[in-house]
Amino acid sequence: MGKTIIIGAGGQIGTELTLALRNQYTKDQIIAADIKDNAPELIQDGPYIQLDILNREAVRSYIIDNQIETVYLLAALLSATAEKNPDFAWKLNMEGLFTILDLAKEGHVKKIFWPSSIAVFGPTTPADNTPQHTVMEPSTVYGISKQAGERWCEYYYNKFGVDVRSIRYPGLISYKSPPGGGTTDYAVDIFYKAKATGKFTCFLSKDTALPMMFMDDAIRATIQLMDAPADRLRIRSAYNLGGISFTPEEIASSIKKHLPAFEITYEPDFRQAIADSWPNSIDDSYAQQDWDWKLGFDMERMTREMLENIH
Ligand code: NAD
Ligand code: AKB
Repeated sequence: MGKTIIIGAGGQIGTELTLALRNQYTKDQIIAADIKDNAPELIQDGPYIQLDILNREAVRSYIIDNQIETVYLLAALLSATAEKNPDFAWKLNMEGLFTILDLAKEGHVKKIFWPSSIAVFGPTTPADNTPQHTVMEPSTVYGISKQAGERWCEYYYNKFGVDVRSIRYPGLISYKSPPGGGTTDYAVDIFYKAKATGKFTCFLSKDTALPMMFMDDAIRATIQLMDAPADRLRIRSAYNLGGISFTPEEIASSIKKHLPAFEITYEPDFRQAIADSWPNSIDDSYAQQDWDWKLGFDMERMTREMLENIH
């Protein structure tokens, strides 16, 4: 395997993806890149470069000069942050993607991973067991950018043969690196507050069901999709990935089994409208059929893992 770069390696997914890829290949092959001055501590044992994905020429030179074959492009503004700065969110989420797609079109890059999200769906989408192909009318700037990104990925695959692969991640839950400004962040924060204070005020209402997934499963899915033979992949926009579906009340009950004194209260804010526009649960049968996807962590196993590892 040639060299791989992870752009946005300093974030919630990037940190754990860098760790996992460095375990699978040799450390020197996996280059972490981010706009931050320094790599997070967890990934300081391998190559790191400070890179702004919006600096098209710098990104092009680095990738061409270093003969990078695979790019994981993770840099983006997430749903809640994007609503506060829609112009910049659109710029960041789209321009970086075109820079990488064009490098692949010109033959410099062989394979791309670019993540999409359940945010591509909107209020008119069937909310339960949302199918792969369905109505998609996202109502957030983040969702619009992800849906447009998916369309461009499929276009570059069909027109220019670019090997780009993508997953519509649900909300991701992890303890190694904090989340970066999404609507599903409450499902991480709740564990930290439960351990620290025994109390949590949730910014979503108690019965808001959303699809979520433990990070280990998301990383495994990502690597599995990237390793899958190209001729098995029917989807070149982005694959649905289901995970576990739960409400704040349900995750609080799961935590209470371990910490009986834990208390949750609810103060919904602007993120409630975003969550209300997203599906409750996702059908990921295409991922199961095309690259043998199987979920590993249910709610009980994820709760135990989070509570044991947060100190
Ligand atoms: P994050 O916010 O934790 O990390 C993003 C990283 O990108 C940060 O380290 C940030 O410093 C970096 N970055 C920002 N601007 C940059 C720039 N101009 N140049 C280079 N780096 C820059 O986000 P995440 O949760 O790790 O998400 C990664 C990707 O996965 C995003 O595209 C996101 O939309 C997608 N996604 C995430 C989730 C989730 O629950 N975490 C769910 C669905 C999709
Ligand atoms: C967010 O809440 O913005 C992300 C996502 C589901 O894309 N976690």
